[in-house]
Amino acid sequence: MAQPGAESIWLWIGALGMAIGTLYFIGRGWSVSDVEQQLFYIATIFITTTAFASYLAMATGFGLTEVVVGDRTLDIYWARYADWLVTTPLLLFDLALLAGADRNTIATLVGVDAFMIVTGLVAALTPDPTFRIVWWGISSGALLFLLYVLVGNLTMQARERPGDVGNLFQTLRNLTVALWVLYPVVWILGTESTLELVPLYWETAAFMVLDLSAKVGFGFLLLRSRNVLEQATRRPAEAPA
Ligand code: RET
Repeated sequence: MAQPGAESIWLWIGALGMAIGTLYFIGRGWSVSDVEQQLFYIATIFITTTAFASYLAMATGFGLTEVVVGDRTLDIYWARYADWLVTTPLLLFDLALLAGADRNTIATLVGVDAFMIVTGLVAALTPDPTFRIVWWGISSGALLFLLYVLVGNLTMQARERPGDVGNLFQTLRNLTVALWVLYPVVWILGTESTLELVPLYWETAAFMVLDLSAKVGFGFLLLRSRNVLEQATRRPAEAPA
């Protein structure tokens, strides 16, 4: 079985960052007693906890496999996809909760997201170089659709929310759009596509920075203001007329 190389330094930093983020979010959520508000903390704590486990697993040599593509042998960290399959729907759930989205919008977002990650995994594990790119294209199509729903439908629903909630939604939505589009770019430039313009060492660093920003950075901005979360969870009957 393949063993992690020099890139494991980035995986250790990722695990440490996720651990610090998790502890911080637990600390912030400790005294929150409102059950609706707790949901934001629960989802966000699950996100960084899952990523911590995934980074620790990868740093210690689990979740790495070799895929033979033509005359090349690629090192593929498949554990990323297991992490993303759990954490990206939770990130979208956080956003949807903030926007006050209806059930069908949430179901669509989560379903398309899972489709994106699973087809991305197929892209990473397929031996045929052309089909690797085809699957990457299918997964990227799903990503574009997701972002379209975020910017369209979800943003419309978020506009109905009280002022600060709408603003926080916009900030987090913009962060999400800006970071998520970079994942397929790193993938295609990195070792997975066989272009290998970016070697595994730097690709691992790039995914680590993206993951920390999309999870810990996102969670920090979301949970920073008790006020906004309170507004976001206020029942309609309590809202000022
Ligand atoms: C892959 C490769 C195939 C094409 C596409 C991808 C998209 C991945 C994304 C991942 C997001 C991860 C996050 C993690 C945690 O913070 C699978 C790389 C489109 C968008 C936000």
